[in-house]
Amino acid sequence: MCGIVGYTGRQEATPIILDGLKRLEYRGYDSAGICTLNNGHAETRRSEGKLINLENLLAKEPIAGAIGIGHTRWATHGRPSEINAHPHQAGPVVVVHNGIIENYLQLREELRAAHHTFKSETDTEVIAHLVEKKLREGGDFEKAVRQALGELRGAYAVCILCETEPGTMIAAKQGSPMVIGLGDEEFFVASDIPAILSHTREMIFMEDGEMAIFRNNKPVFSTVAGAPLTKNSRHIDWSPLMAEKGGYKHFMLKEIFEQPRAISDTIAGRLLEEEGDVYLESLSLPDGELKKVERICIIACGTSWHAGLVGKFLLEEHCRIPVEVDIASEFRYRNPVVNDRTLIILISQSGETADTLAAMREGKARGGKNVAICNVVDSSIAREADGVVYTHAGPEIGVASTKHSSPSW
Ligand code: HGA
Repeated sequence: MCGIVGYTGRQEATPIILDGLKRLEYRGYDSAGICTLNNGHAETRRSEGKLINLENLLAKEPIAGAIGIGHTRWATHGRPSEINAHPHQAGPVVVVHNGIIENYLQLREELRAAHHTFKSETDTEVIAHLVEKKLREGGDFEKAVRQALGELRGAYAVCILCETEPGTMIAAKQGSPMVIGLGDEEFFVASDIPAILSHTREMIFMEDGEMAIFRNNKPVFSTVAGAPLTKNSRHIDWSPLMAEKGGYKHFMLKEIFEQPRAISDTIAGRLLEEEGDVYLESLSLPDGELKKVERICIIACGTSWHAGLVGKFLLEEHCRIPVEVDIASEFRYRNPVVNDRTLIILISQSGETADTLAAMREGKARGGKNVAICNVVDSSIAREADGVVYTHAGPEIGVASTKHSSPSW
């Protein structure tokens, strides 16, 4: 998921951005970062883990400036760490991003060939480098951003600053949410309404393919391709609590209705329709190994086990390989039949389910190959598995899968 916040106006940007990030922390808490432009110089602070770590860092090493961008991260590409924390900078260009750039590997190779050096493992960093490349090729900031965004495939909501145009902030979106708050000669950009609701209730909802350029605190709207747009604002009268739940009564309901988005985020960049192929970046099992597989064990607990039953149906239908679905606690305490031609697929949202982790170790000790399906990058199961396929569902708050019905429902 990730949360982004941008501010441009007359006030100090840092407290406004930090406050916004606090209200977006439900969207990700792997790391947080902020960048302000101070006399044309980008001042960035980033830290791993929850926002409080960034606040503590800023208390020791404050930054100043009336224009800035911030980010709270839920890792999709690259483990949770300071080096992978946003904002990412290349030359004068600084970017925060929510989404997944599907063609980042290809772009990164092209940029490396053009002597760009990457510091992080993220897909996001290619955006900063691509804009920088376009700038060097002779465009101004706006033109460089338009050209760079035109080369991206996938989903993004981005907020971008440039040291050489310190009065300008550019925001654009494709597939990830973005709202713009209108203040009195000040403007706010955010992934979600609660981040900016305490500053303004006049909001503009950005649509896919749209861009907002804030130059010297005046906004201009256009499509990413450059066609001018007139955008109307809406008055938001939600209470802050309602806003946090996206208008739903419970986070659980919100998460249920977010399922189509979670599924499309998970598939993004992996189903190559034109090639008729599937690309799973960290499967780490060569085709030769996969071809040796004679039996598949899907191991999980609770709702993940139910998902495994669907997996059995699909795998047997398409691969014609026998599949068993086992509850992790049964598997680990049995004497399971596993050998080097068995593929063990472990499913765990958190990647920390103790029985699933123990079952994985049991299967590994018996020579089985294993692949984990997890939602949390760098979790215990993801780290120990031979290969991993991450779902990109974002953080769970309602934890619908572990709720039990009770008479009061
Ligand atoms: N892909 C980027 C942004 C993360 C995100 O939007 N998560 O939902 C990253 O991994 O840093």
